[in-house]
Amino acid sequence: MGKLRLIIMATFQSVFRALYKVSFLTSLIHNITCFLAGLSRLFCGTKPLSIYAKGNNIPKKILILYEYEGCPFCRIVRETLSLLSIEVLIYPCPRETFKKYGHLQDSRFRGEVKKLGNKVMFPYLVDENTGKSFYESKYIATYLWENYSGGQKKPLLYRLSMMGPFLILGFFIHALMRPLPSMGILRTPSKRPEKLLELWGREHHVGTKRIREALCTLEIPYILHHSEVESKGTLKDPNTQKSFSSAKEACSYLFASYQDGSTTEESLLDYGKDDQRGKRASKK
Ligand SMILES: N[C@@H](CCC(=O)N[C@@H](CS)C(=O)NCC(=O)O)C(=O)O
Repeated sequence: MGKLRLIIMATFQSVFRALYKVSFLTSLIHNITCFLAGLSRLFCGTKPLSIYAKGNNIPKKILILYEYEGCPFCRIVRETLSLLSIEVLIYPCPRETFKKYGHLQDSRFRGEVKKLGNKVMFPYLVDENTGKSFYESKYIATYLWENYSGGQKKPLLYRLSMMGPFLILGFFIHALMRPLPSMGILRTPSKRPEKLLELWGREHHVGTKRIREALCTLEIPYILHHSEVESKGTLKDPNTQKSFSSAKEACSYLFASYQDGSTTEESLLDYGKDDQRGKRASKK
């Protein structure tokens, strides 16, 4: 990552860290930053394609996605799933550190991806319906359209959002707007719930996004429903029979019930530090 870009991002990170401590501003800042992050991706996937009426090919067995919220490539896949209204089982794999790409030590699910595909890289999709599993966001998105869109055309905004300049702009603005480690970027040690939690919503819906971020940093696996059966941003926990429709309450509940240690707090200035050291060391 360019040094200037890192400095800008780390500055935003420090400013937001300070601002979120002002409690009466918290909800407002969450709303504004989630909105701007969504806008930078043209709200792709927020409005579903009306495919069910035309009998699209709904996967019989639920698709499985290893991903994390702070990863821009994973977002492309979630946007596509949301657009196609496909439910998915999410195994959140937040980073353990900014310092090293593909680092794996204490992570709950990163090791599974390494075993399945031989690399610690995200997103990683497993489709038990076809026996296929693979990396590479664009390849996964194409696969989803080919197999589960019922032959519908890709909407204009979706096609635009997948073009180079929009991808770069979206990646950067999103990273500026949601820069804190607990926003689904770095892991927070947690107790693993016995049963899968369930979340209803769409990509770029503010409440859904905030809950996804909390589930991600806590490495809590869940079923993500892209459907209107429950209102957007509804979280259900079958372990305690609790249900929430407010993001603030859902996030407080998740941290109070499952957090089991402190979030890895690092500055974005640490990004890639150990990778570079590694490279320098190997050059000697
Ligand atoms: N070309 C790949 C790039 C995937 C990628 O680089 N993912 C990053 C996250 S954004 C990753 O897995 N980093 C390793 C890590 O998080 O430790 C794609 O489009 O899926």
